[in-house]
Amino acid sequence: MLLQSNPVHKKVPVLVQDGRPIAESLVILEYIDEAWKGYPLLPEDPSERAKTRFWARFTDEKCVLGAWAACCAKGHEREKAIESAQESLSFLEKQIEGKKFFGGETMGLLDLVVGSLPNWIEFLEEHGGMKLLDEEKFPSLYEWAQKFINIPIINFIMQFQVNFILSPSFLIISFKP
Ligand SMILES: N[C@@H](CCC(=O)N[C@@H](CS)C(=O)NCC(=O)O)C(=O)O
Repeated sequence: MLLQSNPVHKKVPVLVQDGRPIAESLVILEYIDEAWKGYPLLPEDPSERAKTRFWARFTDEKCVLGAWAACCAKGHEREKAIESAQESLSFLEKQIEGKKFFGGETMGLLDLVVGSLPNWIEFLEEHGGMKLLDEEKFPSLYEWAQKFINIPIINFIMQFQVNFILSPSFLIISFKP
């Protein structure tokens, strides 16, 4: 089923609607924004939309992968990788400073993208024996994360415990009710 739905990347997530698969999380979020009109995820203003897309891609490419790189790095590369991951997080810290959500007064697309970070980083911190999302270094990001996970729908989803199992060459992620 996955190979049929996403033969190019062979990865989840894939959203299948009316038998039509849509792959890549950022593409899926934009599709949801366009297909369901009740709750806009992107701002109305084109330049704000572009800015949101920029930071969403940045989060995926620099923060998600940067935290992974910091967890895996060894020797003298390790300190550099941690510094680089924290530099990326500091850009997000600036984006959320003084704001309730990345989307402004309500949760938007960027909140959903950045929302994948706290669990992911916590797991990598445990396995990598390092601290990335430091409350003192990133007070606004930390405060936002508390607010985000307490949104009822997000809190409901978080009840499905995410299990990450790390072996020398595989990362297995499973969802347990
Ligand atoms: N750029 C993709 C990344 C998706 C991704 O990395 N999926 C992982 C799980 S979170 C996966 O399916 N990995 C399986 C594999 O690499 O074989 C997206 O944002 O959708």
